[in-house]
Amino acid sequence: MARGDHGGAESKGGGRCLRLVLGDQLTPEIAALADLDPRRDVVLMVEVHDETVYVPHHKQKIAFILSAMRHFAQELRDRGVDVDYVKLDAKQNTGSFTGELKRAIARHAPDRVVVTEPGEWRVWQMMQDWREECAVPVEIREDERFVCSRAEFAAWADGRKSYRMEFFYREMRRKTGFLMTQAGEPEGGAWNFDAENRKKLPAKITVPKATAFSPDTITQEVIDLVSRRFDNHFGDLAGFAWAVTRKDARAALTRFINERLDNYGDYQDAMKRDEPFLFHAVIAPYLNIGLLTADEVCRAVEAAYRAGRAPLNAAEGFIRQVIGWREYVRGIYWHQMPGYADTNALGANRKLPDFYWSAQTGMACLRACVEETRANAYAHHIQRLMVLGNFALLAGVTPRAVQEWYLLVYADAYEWVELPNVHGMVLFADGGLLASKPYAASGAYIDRMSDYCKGCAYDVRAKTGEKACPFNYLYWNFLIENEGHLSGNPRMGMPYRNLARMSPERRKQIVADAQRFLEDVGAVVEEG
Ligand code: DLZ
Ligand code: SF4
Repeated sequence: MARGDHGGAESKGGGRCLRLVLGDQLTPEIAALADLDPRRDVVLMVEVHDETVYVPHHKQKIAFILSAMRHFAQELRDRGVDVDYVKLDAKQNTGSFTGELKRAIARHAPDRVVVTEPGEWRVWQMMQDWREECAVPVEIREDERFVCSRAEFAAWADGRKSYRMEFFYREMRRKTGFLMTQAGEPEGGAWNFDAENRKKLPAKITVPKATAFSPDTITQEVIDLVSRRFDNHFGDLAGFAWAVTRKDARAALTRFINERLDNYGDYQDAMKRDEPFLFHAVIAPYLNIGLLTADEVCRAVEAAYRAGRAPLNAAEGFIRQVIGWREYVRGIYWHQMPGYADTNALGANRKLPDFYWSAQTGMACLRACVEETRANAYAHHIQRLMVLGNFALLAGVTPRAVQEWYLLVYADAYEWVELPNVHGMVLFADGGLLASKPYAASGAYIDRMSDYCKGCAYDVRAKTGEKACPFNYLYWNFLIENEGHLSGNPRMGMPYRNLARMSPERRKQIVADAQRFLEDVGAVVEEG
């Protein structure tokens, strides 16, 4: 889609232009700044209360975004750009994007306003109103930081019965040329080396030290502000170690490539107690606010592979996450919104247990994942999918509650990336639009991929009874509760055949164990 195709006024040039940059648009080349004239134009950046509480974000997430915004504004000023920056505690701050834009229009009397399309439907709707309500024309430009535009995705998706990531990914490989041979074939003769990404972590392996950045004065100021103002929000601030500038985010990328990438492929699905980062890149927060771009991270990883510094399964696995999965979920989000947020194909209606906030549970895997999420505003994808997500799926927690939890606890979470991951991948709430079957697993999976079970109050080998690993009976209870929805799914044939062989007594015991446990942890059916 060409710039301005969303129906905004076209750039006319000549007059003073007010250019709004949002907190997840911190890329110097962002569309709204493309034709910036520093002699005339003003860049507007606003810290607004509404964005900090539309879900009560993790304290570190707020501090990360505000600090990165302040650093970005400073960098623009250093380049001679006039930046009008409204701080969260500024006296007249109205607390909303709309209020602050209108105030800034009154202050600067620009000829026009230029913005880049936002990441979330909620803000997209706000922007539509701006075109009606603002005294000057508002141009909404396409966000060109993505490989696949919204229109391009719609063209790919329209007319298809299902939207499998794998086919979309191949198109993105062809389009970008990443890991392609001169002859236009995928490097290594296959598109996908996922099967080589599931190794168990050897006992003796050394995990590199986590990449950490000490807060500078600006970050410290923001941390103090957040601890004063958002004391009631989830999450610790003490361990804040995020990069907040492009320079440091680049350093984090370089360290990943030098220290972790060669093992990233093999151990992508592994989990280890007290090792929250393992061989993961931990760059999603930077990508999602624009400190790094998809193109530059993939280029860097491909270069490492071509220089013989990383195996193909690692480079391909990483690039698949970025130009495959990340672009695909964004495409799905814009293609399916606003209805996607209300999907609940399995009719899940239980409350989210309190331990998702408190970490107080005897289940060692969940306790570790919640504690790490609280300490770091981060958990890696197998913790998110196969522990935290798997439990919410098996327990039948309401999709909206699960979705809100993920959106607020992770530093990288924006609705465009998080909603399809939760509704589609984690909960199967979209009825199979995104995944061909639910990612449901019993305790055996967690035991195989982690060392959590060794220190757990429950016994992963026991299938029923008070001491049994809850994932075991919750898994079968999930199959029983959703038989009507899932037994016809060809990929669920095997588990349902096993269920059919189960004695009625065993089935009864499973349902009773599940009922008892779900009630104990507060996962009760929601009213209404
Ligand atoms: C997430 C967030 C937060 C916490 N605060 C701000 C803010 O004060 N100002 C701002 O411009 N952006 C913030 N953001 C990011 C926005 O929520 C994000 O730009 C929209 O959700 C659109 O993706
Ligand atoms: Fe988690 Fe079950 Fe293992 Fe405990 S036994 S750590 S609950 S999988």
